[in-house]
Amino acid sequence: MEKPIQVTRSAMPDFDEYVEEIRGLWDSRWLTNMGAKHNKLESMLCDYLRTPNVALFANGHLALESAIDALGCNGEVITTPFTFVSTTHAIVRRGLKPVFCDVNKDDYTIDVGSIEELITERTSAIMAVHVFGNVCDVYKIESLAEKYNLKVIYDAAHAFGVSLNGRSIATFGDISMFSFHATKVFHTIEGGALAYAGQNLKAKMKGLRDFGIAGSGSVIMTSGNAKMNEFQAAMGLCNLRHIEDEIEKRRIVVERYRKHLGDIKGIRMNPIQENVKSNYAYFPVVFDGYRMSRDEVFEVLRAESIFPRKYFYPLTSDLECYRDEFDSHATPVAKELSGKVLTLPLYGELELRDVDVICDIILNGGGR
Ligand code: T4K
Repeated sequence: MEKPIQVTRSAMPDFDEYVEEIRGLWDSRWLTNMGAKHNKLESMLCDYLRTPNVALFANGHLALESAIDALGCNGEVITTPFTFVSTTHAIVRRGLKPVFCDVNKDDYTIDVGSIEELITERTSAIMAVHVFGNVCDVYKIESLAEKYNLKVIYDAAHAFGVSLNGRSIATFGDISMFSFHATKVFHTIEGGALAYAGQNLKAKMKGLRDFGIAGSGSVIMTSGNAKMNEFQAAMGLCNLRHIEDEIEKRRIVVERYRKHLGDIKGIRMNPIQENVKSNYAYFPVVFDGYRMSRDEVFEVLRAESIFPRKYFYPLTSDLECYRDEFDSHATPVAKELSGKVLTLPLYGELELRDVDVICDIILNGGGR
């Protein structure tokens, strides 16, 4: 490749559009602390995500930690290790214990059939991940949560704009966290949000982002600073105008990958889930019985300046900071998956002819 191809490339509005969006900040000098753009973006995201409440955060990780605080979780949280390390860190950093549940072989989300055996009297919540934008079995999780009186937090970092049976993914569980990092389908450079229904959480959500401040001279809780600033919100306002276009372009790229790789023995595609409107966030491929291993495909592509990523390898339970505490063999499906999965480049601006080259290298490269 003349130009290296990375796993993703941030979507950007036209330069002039962003400049126009931030111009007023030079007059107002109101740059952060829940300014006008922040508030406008919150309200537009309530509409887009079809949820009654959205709280913006400086990034997705702080939003996830804040979701745990907002719901008062304690003790143990059932979650999965096939995810970005943020999910596990959020639980541990809030002083709770992650209890790892295995994932489904076909869609990589939490195996709901294995949750019940992990519930103890210390379990307070389930933190499930809509990994790669694939939707968890939200109905089964809801019924388990009701039966055992558990909170449900979705790490929906990858699932912005996804819906199930016409219902926005943001409306399942107690709280859903979306990441608006530069690498995401919709981004605010860095950023994130919590979507939630419970009106009782509203005051807490403000405090959790802003030192627990409730009003002048009144601090009602111990908390840090996780506010989104006006430049981030301005990027969000611009990108939200183009979100449908971005998702459509990604859909076309994914179609092209499927056309080339869909029927190849030993290569498993990301599933097309029934009744799910996808956002085409990632394109993970599983090499299982293919003539090259995942690592060989990775190297062959790398030699051509194409940089897919091994999302998510290692499992979070196998990372240096956790592996002495957890046995990743307890989640065998996730363990096997993490050794075989490769996330191929995907972004709206990716040229179809580059997809053709990537697939050609996978199908015909490797010197065999
Ligand atoms: N939960 C889940 C399931 C998540 O996946 C994430 C984040 C979170 C929680 C936490 O949300 P945030 O606090 O991040 O909002 C990236 C992202 O940094 C991270 O946001 C994301 N998940 C994770 C899956 O991927 P890296 O270390 O792989 O990123 P990096 O810097 O290697 O970038 C990957 C590629 O993206 C680059 O090769 C080129 C492109 N890129 C990157 C940046 C930084 C751009 O085009 N523009 C950019 O500004 O973690």
